[in-house]
Amino acid sequence: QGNEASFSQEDARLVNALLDLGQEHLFTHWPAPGQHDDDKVRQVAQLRHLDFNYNGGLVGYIQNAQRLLEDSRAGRNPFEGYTPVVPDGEKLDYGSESFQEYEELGAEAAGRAAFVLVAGGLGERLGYSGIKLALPAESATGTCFLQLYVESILALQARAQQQRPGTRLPLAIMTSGDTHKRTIKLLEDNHHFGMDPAQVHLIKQEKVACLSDNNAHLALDGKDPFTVQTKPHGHGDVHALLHSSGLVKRWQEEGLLWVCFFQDTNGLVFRALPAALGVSSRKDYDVNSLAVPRKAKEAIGGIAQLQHTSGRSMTINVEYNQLDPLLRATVNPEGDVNDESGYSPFPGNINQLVLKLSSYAPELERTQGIIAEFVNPKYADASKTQFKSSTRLECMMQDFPKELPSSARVGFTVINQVWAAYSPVKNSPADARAKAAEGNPSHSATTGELDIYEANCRSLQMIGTTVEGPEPRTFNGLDVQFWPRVVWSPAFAATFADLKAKVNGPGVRVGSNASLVIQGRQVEVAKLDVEGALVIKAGPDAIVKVDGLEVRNKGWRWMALNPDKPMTEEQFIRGFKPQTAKPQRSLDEVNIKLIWRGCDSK
Ligand code: UPG
Repeated sequence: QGNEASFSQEDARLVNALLDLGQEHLFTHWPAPGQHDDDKVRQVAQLRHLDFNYNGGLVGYIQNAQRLLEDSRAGRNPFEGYTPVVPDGEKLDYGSESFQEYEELGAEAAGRAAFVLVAGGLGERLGYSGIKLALPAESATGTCFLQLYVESILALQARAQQQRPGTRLPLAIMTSGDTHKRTIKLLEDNHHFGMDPAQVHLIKQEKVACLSDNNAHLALDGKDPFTVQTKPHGHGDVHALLHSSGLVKRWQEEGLLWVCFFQDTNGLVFRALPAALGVSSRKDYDVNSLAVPRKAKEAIGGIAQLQHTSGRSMTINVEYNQLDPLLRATVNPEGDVNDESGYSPFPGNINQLVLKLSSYAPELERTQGIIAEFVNPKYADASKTQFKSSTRLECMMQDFPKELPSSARVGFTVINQVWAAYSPVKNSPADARAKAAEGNPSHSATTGELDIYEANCRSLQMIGTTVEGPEPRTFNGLDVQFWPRVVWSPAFAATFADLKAKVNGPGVRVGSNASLVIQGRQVEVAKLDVEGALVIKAGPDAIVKVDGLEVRNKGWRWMALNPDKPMTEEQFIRGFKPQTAKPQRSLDEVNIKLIWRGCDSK
């Protein structure tokens, strides 16, 4: 029914293949030639695009979908034959001696690592219209997540450069149609946050077609019948993109040894990642997942050892929606429940993965980075014949070990203190309140920020600093512990050992009303007492020693929002508005011993 001249033989071949698969509905609404011809061309072009971007083409996609949808309808257990067992792994107390030992080893290993940030998700659950990488991780400095990550990598790089001058640690960022342009803009507007642009590689994932029923009919858009609905395919795409872009091959040729994966909003990721790298390096793990204690039913996957009746076993993430049914069907009729420790016996996967390049690269060659897919339709009723809304095939990056031979060394590293390693920003204020009411972490913008202060305050306490507080506060209906607002840049301290070296713990007191910001590579704090706000900001070449400074001022205040007053979206999702006055006095007016070495006094 189209104007034949507008279509190529390739177009015709694809359309015929789709018709053979029962997809007539894609074309039955087409009017006679001469009407809506441009729309028809546009629709076929989109089908070609979807066909090109899926390994196996649209035919493969529909066939895979039919198989997976039938499994789902029939209630087939994807873990048939497997029994979950609590796995053995390295469990570390943050700041303990063994933690520091691994961290030191890992900071060394980081000098030969590439970093991969998956940031294609739009964060619909959060109800934020921007990209999550642009969200401030905390409002004391306003540093956004992407800046925090880049600076953390640069701090590890600076360390590596002491041994190998010129070292540049690559950062690959997976974007999607939803986030690509805005991620580029964020980088360009901020001079890549100090990273050499040649180090940063953007790899963009494509969306996949939505499916409207159990027969895998592709779903047409309700408003525009010449467009197939599409949705993201999941973070598992990152492996295929690292393969097709040639990045992994290049990294191996450049002599790198490790690849570290992480997600868009965890302000604490680099507190734990070096230790995990250390564990990988010492134990020669092919795959190592960072984990934290997990509350039963919390929306984080559980790491389990799955033992098959055939004798095969694998250590793998079981996603949060699958863990409860799997446990009920096998070892525990109560499903996903806490044990006497108050936590699920299965550690929570925070999706920060360390992969060994020498085994990852050949595995990518073999599989082309294709990851096991799944489908998760929301059925309209128990007959499972109709969906509430269209669905699509998905894949997850942490499923990579499923493809590995059983001889592979797959382990995990638990950081026993959640506050030290994991606090993502995922849920809207309303969802966050509901999670908190169930006794689960709210994973909100409120806690994402306040947990950074907590981690910093507790770290200072561990080195002997007196930190007052925390005080109970309520923001957005969430009851939280409000610690002094202590923040430092990765250049100041990238590891726990750096903190110990730069801060004389017992010489420092932080009052409950304090806000303390430290930014600068060569800042040292020997003696300091803060009541109020203090910002120490030193340029890269400035050496600053704080020795005997007492700060007394009104300080900054984090005001609970007044719903009648205007607020930004960032403030709305946090539930507070910081009042951070500009510094009142400059450094040379106060009692700090300053040593300037030919640097710009700013
Ligand atoms: N993402 C993509 N592309 C997609 C979907 C997501 O890049 O198509 C990114 C997203 O930007 C984020 C990350 O992947 O950085 C994770 O997405 P998110 O929606 O936050 O994941 P969850 O469904 O919450 O779960 C993941 C893991 C789960 C783990 C949890 C820890 O699947 O096992 O426990 O993250 O935060």
